[in-house]
Amino acid sequence: MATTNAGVARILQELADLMKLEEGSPQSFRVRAYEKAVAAVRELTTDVAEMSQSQLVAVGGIGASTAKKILEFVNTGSIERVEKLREKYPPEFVELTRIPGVGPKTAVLMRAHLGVENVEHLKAAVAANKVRELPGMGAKSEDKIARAIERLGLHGKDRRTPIQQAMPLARELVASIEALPEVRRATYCGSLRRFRDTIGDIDIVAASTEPEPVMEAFLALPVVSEVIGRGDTKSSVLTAAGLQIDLRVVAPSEFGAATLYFTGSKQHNIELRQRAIDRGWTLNEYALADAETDEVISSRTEKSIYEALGLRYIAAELREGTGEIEAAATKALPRLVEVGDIKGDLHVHSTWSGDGRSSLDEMVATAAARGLEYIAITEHAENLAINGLSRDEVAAEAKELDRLRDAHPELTILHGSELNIGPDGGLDYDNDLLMAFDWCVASVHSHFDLPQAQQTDRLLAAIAHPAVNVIGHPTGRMIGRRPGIEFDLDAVLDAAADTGTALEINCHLDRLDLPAEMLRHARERRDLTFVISTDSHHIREYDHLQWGVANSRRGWVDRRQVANTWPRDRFLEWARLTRA
Ligand code: DGT
Ligand code: CA
Ligand code: CA
Ligand code: ZN
Repeated sequence: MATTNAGVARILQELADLMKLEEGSPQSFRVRAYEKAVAAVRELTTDVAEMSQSQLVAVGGIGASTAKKILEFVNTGSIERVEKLREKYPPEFVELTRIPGVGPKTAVLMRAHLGVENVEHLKAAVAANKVRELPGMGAKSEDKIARAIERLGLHGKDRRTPIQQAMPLARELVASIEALPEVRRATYCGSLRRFRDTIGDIDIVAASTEPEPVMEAFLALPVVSEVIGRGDTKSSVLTAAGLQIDLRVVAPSEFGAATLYFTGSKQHNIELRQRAIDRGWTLNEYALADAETDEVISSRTEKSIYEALGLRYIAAELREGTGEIEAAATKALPRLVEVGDIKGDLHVHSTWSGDGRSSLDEMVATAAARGLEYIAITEHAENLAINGLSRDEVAAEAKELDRLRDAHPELTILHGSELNIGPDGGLDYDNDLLMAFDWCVASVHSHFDLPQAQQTDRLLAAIAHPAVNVIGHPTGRMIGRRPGIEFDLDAVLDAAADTGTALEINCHLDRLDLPAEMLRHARERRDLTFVISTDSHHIREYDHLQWGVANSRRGWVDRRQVANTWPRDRFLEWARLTRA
């Protein structure tokens, strides 16, 4: 497999994470240098594998020593420094640093003093109250770690990989498998295709009449670090990070039955199979067939199998055995959102925000080129100390937006802001300035550990403010790293419905916020309005739209309730009315 930019970015990120442990700090010079290089590689539009040392160094963010490591990876498929660090810090040890309250320094300290090598060890040390005795720790930090372990489900066989790690890897694998001459089609299935936010393992199904060379090529991929099972049509491997990948090669005529089976969920399969049995048929990974004659009724596509069973096609994101088969039988499935339905993006940053990475001109021009009808520029607000715009900067940006409106008459540009919801529900700036914006997102960016009642009050206060159009990434979770604030969901949904305040479905793969479970909880409510927003900080991030859309689908969200699917006039009218 040729080295891809995504593959290079992934190994550099791993190197950065390992260096955090080696240097005992996420802020060290080298860690920051690697992270800058990760961002630079992700944003490159040229192919890293074809670049020379001097071309690499010419890219902003890539230094000479990082360029050497990139070349080493392109030429040999690995980086010696990474190999050495992997031995010193195996995946189960690195995983400790995903627990809130355990930084790289603490992990190394716990290993040195308490022999903690993995989460099981840490649980035992917490249970024996040994962690609180470490330098710089106490009963409070120990408690926090104990709760975080429970809430993240980081123990034993429950170990799951966050979707933002699994998805790019799976996409890349499918692309390289699909590129093999013997393969007609390939797709990832399992929980990843259902768009769960964490993944147990990656399941790939490929259609081919020659499984042998396909298996050979798969096992030889550079991402494969250990082969744990190999067969003619099924193999399982592990990546260096310990993530399992299963590949199954099936006959092209059975591709539909196989992808249906391996997408699951198990519960969905069980209910589908029962429907087949009720009709005197069998359903397995090869075909839907007559139970007596074995004659194949359908196997080539998923759609034909659903149709034969008297069902509308069921989108993969819905296949959890939570009423979707019944809904498909009675034509009561929600009208799901498609990427093409989205007409505006209502949460967009530029370099005016400290963490933005594309200029305002680029962000606007790209939105226009992508055919959006409207966008809201929502820089961070002044209470976010390192990042936010002062009042003077807000006024200065307003002038820039006037200039850009003249340059892009086909695009409606709203002057917005991403406000910070304070611990007591207070917002930035003053009321006059807040009401002068065209559009306000209000988000929680701090105080993630307050008690539930206070978090609820805080959200309710922001929802009640007339300037606030939408609550941004409402739980504040970072999948696999930060659990998200606890609040009374029904109280927040009621208030959002009463005030006409929208709830955001944030598209970042490590956020997916609101989470699908909460959207599903709200699925009977026709009185709520959602917006699917990319929260882009760079022009490339507009592409993240697909993830927010997929998350909305998993949440059974009906597209009629998603305000940024509405035509411009209807949207603008609604946006204006909710600011009163
Ligand atoms: P994961 O990997 O834990 O995130 O979840 P899945 O859903 O990807 O589960 P996995 O990888 O064990 O199996 C992939 C699919 O294969 C699963 O969604 C449905 C199907 N499957 C696996 N085991 C069974 C089973 O015992 N019965 C049925 N009906 N289907 C199964
Ligand atoms: Ca799986
Ligand atoms: Ca599997
Ligand atoms: Zn934002």
